[in-house]
Amino acid sequence: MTLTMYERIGHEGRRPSPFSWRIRYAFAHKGVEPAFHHVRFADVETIRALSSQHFVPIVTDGDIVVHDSWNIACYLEDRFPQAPSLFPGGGRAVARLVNHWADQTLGVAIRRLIAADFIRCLDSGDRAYYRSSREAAFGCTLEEYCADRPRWIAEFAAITAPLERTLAEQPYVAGAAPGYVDYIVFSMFQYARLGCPDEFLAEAGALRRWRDNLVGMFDRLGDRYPAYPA
Ligand SMILES: N[C@@H](CCC(=O)N[C@@H](CS)C(=O)NCC(=O)O)C(=O)O
Repeated sequence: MTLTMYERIGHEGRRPSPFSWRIRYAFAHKGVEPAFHHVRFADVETIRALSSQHFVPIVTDGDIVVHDSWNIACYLEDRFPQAPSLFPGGGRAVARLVNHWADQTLGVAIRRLIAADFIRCLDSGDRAYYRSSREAAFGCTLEEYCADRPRWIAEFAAITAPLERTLAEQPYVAGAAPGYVDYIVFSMFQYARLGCPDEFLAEAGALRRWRDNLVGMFDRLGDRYPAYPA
């Protein structure tokens, strides 16, 4: 039975969504090749009809529909127990913390740096939806949201400092080999890397080395789709 991953794609095949990246890497880690079903960013109705909510990724497995990237990762772990574990050493509980931290802290810091550029990754027909939904959530324009760049650069540096130190001491967040915690964190750096024209990681840093190493894993999976600019 082929599993199918539903994801939103942007302008001319761009795939900047961090939530989809972590699941794409989770599939690769498990050695499972899903089928892909693409929807446009603003195609809320297709997603809602499938899963009664409007976020992707979604994975279907026969009649089973799983949404939310965390639920999908846990589903894949339990569905393919013989394949390499996504949570080596019993790390599922700590991975849940990393998931929340990446989404609520790291991802928000990155969004402050890229939201005004990110819109150009989307299909031109989806940009009005993105702008109006985000500006309603932020309470200001995308440009105002990102305006105080020195402040957001400093915040990004402070938030990523523990990662830099960790990766200077060990090759992966999970330890000697990559696990789902690496894919969660990496997915946010993919969002930054593919979602704007700027590089935020110091060239000689451990974080940059780790990110570029993950880009190259699984036959350069991280470079498989077009990058910025739109
Ligand atoms: N907690 C969810 C978040 C998923 C999410 O935010 N997905 C984005 C990816 S593009 C989305 O569907 N956004 C649609 C929208 O915000 O309208 C997960 O981990 O899967």
